[in-house]
Amino acid sequence: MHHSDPHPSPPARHWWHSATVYQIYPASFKDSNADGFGDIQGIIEKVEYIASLGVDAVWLSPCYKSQYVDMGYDISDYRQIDQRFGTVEDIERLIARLAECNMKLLMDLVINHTSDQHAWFQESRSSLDSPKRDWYIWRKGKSVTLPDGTIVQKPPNNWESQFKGSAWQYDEITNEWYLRLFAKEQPDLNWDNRDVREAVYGDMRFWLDKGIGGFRMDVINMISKPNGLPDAPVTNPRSEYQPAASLYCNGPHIHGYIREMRQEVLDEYEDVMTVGEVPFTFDPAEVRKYVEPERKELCMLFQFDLFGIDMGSGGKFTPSDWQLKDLKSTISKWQQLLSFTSGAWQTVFLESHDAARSVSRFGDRGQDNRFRVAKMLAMLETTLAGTLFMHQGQEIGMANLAEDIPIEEYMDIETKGFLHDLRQLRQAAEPDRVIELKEIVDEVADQVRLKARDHGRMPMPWDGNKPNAGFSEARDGIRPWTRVNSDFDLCNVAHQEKFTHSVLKFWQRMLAFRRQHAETLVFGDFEPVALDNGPVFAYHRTPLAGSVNKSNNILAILNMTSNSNTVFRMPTSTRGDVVELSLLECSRSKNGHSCAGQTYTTGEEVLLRAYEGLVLAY
Ligand code: TEU
Repeated sequence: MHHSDPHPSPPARHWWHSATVYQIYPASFKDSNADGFGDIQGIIEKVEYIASLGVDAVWLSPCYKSQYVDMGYDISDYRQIDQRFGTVEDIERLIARLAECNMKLLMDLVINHTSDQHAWFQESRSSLDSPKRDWYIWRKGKSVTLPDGTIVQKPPNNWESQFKGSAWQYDEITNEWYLRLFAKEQPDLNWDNRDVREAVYGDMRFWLDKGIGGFRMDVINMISKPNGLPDAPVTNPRSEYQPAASLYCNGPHIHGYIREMRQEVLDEYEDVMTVGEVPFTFDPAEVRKYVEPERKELCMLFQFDLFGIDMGSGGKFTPSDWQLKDLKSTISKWQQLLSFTSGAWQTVFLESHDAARSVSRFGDRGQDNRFRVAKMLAMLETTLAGTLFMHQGQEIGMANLAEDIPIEEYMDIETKGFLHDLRQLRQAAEPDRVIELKEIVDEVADQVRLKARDHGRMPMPWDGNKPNAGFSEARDGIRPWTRVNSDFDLCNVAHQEKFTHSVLKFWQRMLAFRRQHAETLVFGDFEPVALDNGPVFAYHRTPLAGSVNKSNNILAILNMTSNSNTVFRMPTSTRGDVVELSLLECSRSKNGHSCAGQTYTTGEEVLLRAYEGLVLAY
């Protein structure tokens, strides 16, 4: 089909538009063989549970062969499953088991970089004239003469790695440096090399042939590097290395490569879903390019405006004094920019394995309101337009690692890299005194406790009465690979399955509600009531103009604060009409069914308790 038609018909609907996707972090989901590590068989045992949530697909974080430097995002063989997780046959069984429950499997595609243990890199690094030399990005170092006359080798440019330090690694075998935007064990592939692209496409077909539903594409906007790899502007004068994302994201050939991948691989299969991770990209025009259907690139993407709301100007672990009005306007902005009507699709997400828990980030961090916050956020997410992604444990209101767990025990490479880097900077500034790690930890503890990736990676608490919270039957000195949070008696699946007013039951209910009202909630338009700094976030959802099925207008009203005496006045319709609204769902109802039935008229006041959310129809 050719798209020169000046009046394109509305975009086609696909299964993935109205899908909810459940992200599984395999190391921490369920351990079936008591080795302390989650595995695929463990996931298979929980398929019924996953189906009971009412989701349509599972996104499985990487479980390919890996050295685990970056928890599986350093892949050494795209066609093998790491033995700690199982085998390729286990994945086939998982695909089949999910299909029995009408769910699809999305695999994680990490192709900006491989592991340094990948055979491609081993070959590439072996000599300057290796046939795979050009598969990675090699450069000579820069010779710099120091004041005392000695000549030293510096990295080819000043880019900073995402995990701190230089983005270049010196390799003595050939006396050259390779680019690695992440860890030194994650060399970046050279996408400008046609053979690299072909090899990756082959690996993608390997999984598509097995019947997966699609891919989540890791940092897909970083695969095309700028010509000449120029230095980044100096924004952090205290550091030798500079943030360079604006240079290596959305590079010159990015859209060409994605379209090629779509044409040569993805379009050969039926209705494959793709979700691209697109960090550091805030310009709506740039974002839209990836997802306008007529451009034939990606189905949807993860855009990080909202996700970064609590990150200060000095990076993730610096504080930000974000306000509710910022949250409201960020959500509203992207809801309106990317919607079914606007012709470009989006995702809704508040958590992932790269982030802390939403109840801790967006709530008051106390135990009293924790589950109320979780339900209010569930109501928020299930009433927004886009494909909804939830991260394992979110459905039971998992919070950040408890304060009694020392930060020295946090294991993630990003957290460690950050602490290490800060310590080095301090040490350089104060050469006369030894700076201990403890001092650094104390200084940034609050931010790390709030935002570290570790919080999204702890074991699932399946049962509060079992060892390791039911995550693993490991014993005899074998322990789960990472700590089970110490609040598992308060927050676990078995407990929440028994109570009608649990967060888990609320998610199930709201996902069913979303499905029932998909015409409005998934496909419809979004209009905020007001974007002020008040405690309430209220917005209208209206079905598409000309929508065939007669669907309701919906109004969501969320008290985003702990103030239990929050008064809200019912608005008019989006057209300014006085309307009668009937309550459909209430996040703080006790009986498990909603407090449905009650009606309100425009102008009438309603009193909202702490973190209470209401959904009404008119
Ligand atoms: O993350 C992309 C990315 O840019 C991260 O460095 C992000 O900025 C950080 O996690 C925010 O805290 C992806 C994966 O999701 C992540 O787990 C990997 O570490 C990374 O790519 C490298 O593959």
